[in-house]
Parts: sequence; C-alpha cells; structure tokens
Amino acid sequence: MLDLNVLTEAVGELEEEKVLDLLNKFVATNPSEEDARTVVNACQKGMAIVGDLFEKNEYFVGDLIFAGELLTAAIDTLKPVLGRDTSKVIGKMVIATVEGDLHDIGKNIFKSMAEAAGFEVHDLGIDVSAEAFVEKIKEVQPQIVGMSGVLTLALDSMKVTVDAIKDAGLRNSVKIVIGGNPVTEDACKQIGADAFTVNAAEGVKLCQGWVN
Ligand code: B12
Repeated sequence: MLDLNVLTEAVGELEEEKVLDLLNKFVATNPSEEDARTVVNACQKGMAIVGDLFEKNEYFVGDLIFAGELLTAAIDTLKPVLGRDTSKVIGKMVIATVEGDLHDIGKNIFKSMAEAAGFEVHDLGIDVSAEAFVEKIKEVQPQIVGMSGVLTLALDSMKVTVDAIKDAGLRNSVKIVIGGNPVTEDACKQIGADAFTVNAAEGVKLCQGWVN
C-alpha cells in the first residue's frame, strides 16, 4: 500500500509528476475498492493543504486552478479501481454543483462512485440554478437529488434549491443529500436536506440505503 502521508503532501505541494507516479504504481497493484477510497481521502486532505496555503497567501488563484487539474488527473488515474461498473441500474439521481459555485471535483468523484454502484446519474454540471434542478427532477423523476458546493455561499443556494423543490410539490418524491466541504449537520437542518456528507463513499452508501 502506498504511503498516504507522502501522497497527501505531494498533492499539497502540487507535485504533479510525483502524485501521478504514486497513483499509477498503486493502481498497478490491483487494489481493492476500499483501499482506492482511502487514497481518494488522502488526495482530499492534500487539497485542504492547498486551501490553507491559499488562505495564507502562499498560493494564488493560478495554484488553485492547477490543483483542480491535478486532482482531476489523479481521480482519472484511480477510476479503474474506484468501482466496477455494474450494468444493473439500482436507482436514478440528479446531481449538480449549486448556483454560484464552480467547484466540481468532489461532485465528479461522487458521480463516478455512484455510477460504479449502479446509479443512473444525471449530472447538470456547475453553477446550476434552482429552476434547472426542478426542471430536471420533473423530467427524470429520480429517487435522489445530490447537491454539491464548497463555497460558504453554496449553503444559501442549497437552501434556495430545496425550497424551490418544495414549492414545485416535488419534495416528498425525492431524498436530498448535500455534499462538499462546508456542509454540517446544522446546515443540513437549515437547508432542509435529508442527509449530508463530506465523503463521497459515505454518500454512496447512504444513497444505496435509500433505494434498497
Ligand atoms: C481546487 C479549488 C478551486 C478550483 C476548482 C476547480 C474545480 N474544477 O473544481 C478553482 C480554481 C476553479 C477555484 C476557484 C475559486 N475558489 Co477554490 N478551492 C479549491 C480547493 C483548493 C480544493 C477544492 C476541492 O476540489 N477539494 C477536494 C474535493 C475532493 O473535496 P470536496 O469538494 O469536499 O468533495 C468531497 C466531499 O465533500 C464529497 N462531495 C462533494 N460534493 C458532493 C456531493 C454529493 C451529493 C455527495 C454525496 C458528496 C459530495 O465527495 C468528495 C470526495 O470525498 C479548495 C480548498 C478546500 N479546502 O477545499 C478551495 C476553496 C474552496 N476555494 C476558495 C475560493 C475563495 C475560491 C475563489 C473565490 C478564488 C478566487 N479568488 O477566484 C474561486 C471561486 C469560484 C466559484 N465561484 O466557485 C475557498 C472558499 C472559501 C469559502 N469559505 O467560501 C477555498 C476553501 C480555499 C480557501 N481556503 O480559501 N477553487
């Protein structure tokens, strides 16, 4: 098993070559899904280091952009071992990053894992309005709606979106899960979601529980 601390540090220091080299070697050992998920968590911790250094003015927006590209490449490398695609559809979900927020790495990780678990995932992308969520829910009739956001302001957009779902008379037909760095139990209650998580694997387990 690869040294997770070394990986976290390499992500934090934006050492692309080292990160991809570590991950390629890891994938070549044909690891379990469980181990692959631990590796995703280590990458996530590395992104928290990037965020801290950005706050301390040691990194700049360009570094955030590079970090985003680095993590996307890292997750692409891990995809083959993150879950084996199943042909059986166990449920439908509509997901997106909420209005005002352009961060999509966490959402994309959750999407990959949910698809591997057998969900048909309709991904609306980033900066998605409450109206667009409502329209897609009407069209697809999913059992689950997933909202992602990492900016603090995303919490407000999540509330607006849940309210719009209620106003459209759709709240009782869907379970709602929110994810991303700022979500907490309190925020979940305020927003009126059914569940929250800062861990994609945990989110998938929750969703599996809802459709079983
Ligand atoms: C990379 C990055 C960017 C990239 C994003 C690239 C991309 N394609 O996503 C770019 C350069 C675009 C960017 C832009 C900005 N960013 Co930025 N960014 C980051 C950074 C470093 C990492 C985010 C990330 O990918 N984390 C890793 C992923 C894997 O974690 P995650 O999102 O939490 O996802 C996991 C779980 O939460 C869960 N999950 C996520 N979504 C969902 C959804 C569901 C349904 C479920 C079940 C689970 C789930 O699964 C994932 C895997 O376990 C963070 C720092 C940090 N600490 O997060 C700052 C950070 C989020 N950014 C910040 C800021 C300030 C900005 C900018 C305003 C900078 C600027 N001055 O322009 C802009 C805002 C643009 C906008 N309107 O959104 C601040 C936010 C502050 C705040 N409290 O609001 C942070 C915290 C940095 C900091 N410490 O200051 N950023």
